Amino acid sequence: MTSQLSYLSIDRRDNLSREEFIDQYLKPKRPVIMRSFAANWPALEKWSYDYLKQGCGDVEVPLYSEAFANSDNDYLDSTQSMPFGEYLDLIQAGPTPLRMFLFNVFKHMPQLREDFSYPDLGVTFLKNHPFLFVGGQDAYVDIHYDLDHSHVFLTQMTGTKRVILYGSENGRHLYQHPLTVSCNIDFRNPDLERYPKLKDIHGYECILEPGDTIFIPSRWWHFIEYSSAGISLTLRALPETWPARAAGLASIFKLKVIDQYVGKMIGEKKWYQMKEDWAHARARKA
Ligand SMILES: O=C(O)CCC(=O)C(=O)O
Repeated sequence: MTSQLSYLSIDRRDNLSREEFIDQYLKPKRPVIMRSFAANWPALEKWSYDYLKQGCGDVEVPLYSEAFANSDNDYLDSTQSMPFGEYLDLIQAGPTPLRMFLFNVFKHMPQLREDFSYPDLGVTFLKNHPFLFVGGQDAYVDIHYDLDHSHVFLTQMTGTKRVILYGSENGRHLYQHPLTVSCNIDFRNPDLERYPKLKDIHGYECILEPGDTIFIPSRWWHFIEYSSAGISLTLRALPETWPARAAGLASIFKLKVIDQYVGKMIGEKKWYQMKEDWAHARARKA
């Protein structure tokens, strides 16, 4: 049996000062949608499909089709590749599940770095790691939180996106697979019979429009669905404390070393099933 969940809304703030952001959102770790974050960015006008195609249309880019929860692949593995220009034509032609993930466009078009800036919001931005995310209508990214526990500032440049968030404390109710940052729930149509604990927690939902920036606090779970083809830019920032940063490194080690090693030793499918069973056992006790 499947069913719909209801979601809470996310604060939308047009002019958020540094102090308000720190006190009301960063410190309590609450998500917010900001209009002021990218208000003065030339990128919002300039980064059209044609402009990007002219600048690096020939670059071969990895594409991802399936969700994070995939028993046979490392979730960071791409499924195919294509010249960027061809991919941009494809997403403009109609719906496609193919999306680009963590694309470092600035390696190929360094001039794009002039088109945005890092507002002073009291966080330490990882300035070497801005990433472009591009997807076709109907593409989606399964629910997860960022492996290194960084804060995410995702600005929608073109197109619209549906975002669902859950707080970092909800891992067990989301049937988190041990050693990973993901689970097996499909938020396009969550199966509440298989995952009944989902009914006990509250998620948040919003639609991002061009010019919106959503702040996703460290370790907050996010599911993303492209309601139309679109491009977004993600800036990331370190968690504030050293123990939180160390936990981020430990998380990378758990997923990239231990989880993958065990998967190779006992077989990916069997290991995936064991993690799913383990997640259900933990959820029952939650
Ligand atoms: O917007 C996307 O395609 C994915 C964004 C994401 O998962 C992230 O920034 O961590």
